[in-house]
Amino acid sequence: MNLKFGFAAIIAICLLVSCGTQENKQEDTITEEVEESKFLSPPLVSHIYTADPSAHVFDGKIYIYPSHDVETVVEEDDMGAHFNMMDYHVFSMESPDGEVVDHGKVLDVEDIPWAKRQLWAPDAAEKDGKYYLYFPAKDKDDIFRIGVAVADNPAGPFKAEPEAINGSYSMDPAVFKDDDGSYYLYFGGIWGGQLQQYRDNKYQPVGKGPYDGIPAAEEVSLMPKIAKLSADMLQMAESPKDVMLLDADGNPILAGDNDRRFFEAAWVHKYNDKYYFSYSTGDTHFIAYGIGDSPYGPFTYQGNILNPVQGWTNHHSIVEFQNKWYLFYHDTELTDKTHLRNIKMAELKHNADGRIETIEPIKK
Ligand code: FUB
Repeated sequence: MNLKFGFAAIIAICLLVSCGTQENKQEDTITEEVEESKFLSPPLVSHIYTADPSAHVFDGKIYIYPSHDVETVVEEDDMGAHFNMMDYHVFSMESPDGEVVDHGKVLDVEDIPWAKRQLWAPDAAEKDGKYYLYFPAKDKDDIFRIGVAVADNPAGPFKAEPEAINGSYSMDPAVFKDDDGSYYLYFGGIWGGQLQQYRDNKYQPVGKGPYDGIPAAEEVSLMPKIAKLSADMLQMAESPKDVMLLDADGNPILAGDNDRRFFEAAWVHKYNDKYYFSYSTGDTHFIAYGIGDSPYGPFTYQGNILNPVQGWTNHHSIVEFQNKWYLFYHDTELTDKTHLRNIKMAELKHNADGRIETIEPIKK
C-alpha cells in the first residue's frame, strides 16, 4: 500500500454538534490533535519490511529492487549478522504518488546454488529486453560474493546463475548504464561487507579494521570498486579497479575521515554530462557524493545528499522519472529496529551549479 505523501499536521476539526431541541442547538468546536509526523516521507511499503531500495525506470514505470528485511534470532553485531535476509521482492509504481505494487517473491536463497545466507542490497539492469538482478550473498564459506539472476520481465521471477560472478567479492552491487550502452558494476562495503579483507582483488583476511598498520588519520581509505560488465551482463569484463574519492585538493579521502570516507551503498547517476558517485559513510550515517568526468572517477567529494535517517544504516538510489529526480532511501519508522527497515522516497534537486540540495529526512 502506498502511504506516500501522507499528511500529518495538526488538524483542527470543527463540528456542529446538535444538542436536544432546535432552540438548544449550539455550535461547539471540538479540536482534535493529530500528532505531526517527524519524518519527511512515509513508508512506501508497510506489509513487509524493505530496505536498500534500488530504483529504475523500465517500461515507463518505476521499479524498486530492495532488500527484504526479516525477523531473525541471530544476534545483532558490528558485522551485520542480524541482516539475515532470505529472498527478494520487486515493487513497481506507475507514478511517484501512485500505488506501490508488490510483485511478490522473485528470488529465494534456496534457488541460488552457490549461496548460503544474507541476501543483502541488490540492484537491477535491463539490456536487450532481459532483466538482470545483481545481488550479494554469503557463500558456503561465509564469504560475500556477487551473483546475477536473469528474467524476461522487470518484475521477475529471476533465475540465478549457477555460480557467483567470477572474481566478485564484497557486497552492495550497483549497475550504471552509460549513454554509450556500456554497463558498469560498482560494489564494496567495509566491516560486515568484507571489503577490508581484500587487497588488489585478492582475499587477505585482516580482521574488521580497514587499516594496514598505519594510523587511520594518515591512511588512504578503502575505495569502492568498479568493473565494466561483459556483453552478456553475466561477468566482469575487466579486473575491478578502485573508484577514487578525492577531497577538494585532489587528495584521496583518508580512512580516519569517517564523515567522508566510503563505507557501502555505491550508486551512480549522470546529470548534465557529469557522473555522480554517491555512497553511505556507514558509522557517520550520511549519504555523501562526489562528482567526476568518467564512470571510473575520480570523484571529488561535494557533501551530503541525505542526512542521517532513523536507524543505523543509510542506503539509497537516485533516479529520474518524468523530468524530476527522486531519492529512494530507507529508515526504521515502522519498527525502530535496525534490521527491520522500510523504504521511502523524496524528490531530489540539483542546483544550478550541479550540486545536490541536502535532504533532511527528519523534520527539525
Ligand atoms: O541491508 C543489508 C546491508 O545494510 C546493506 O547491504 C547495506 O548497504 C546496509 O544497508
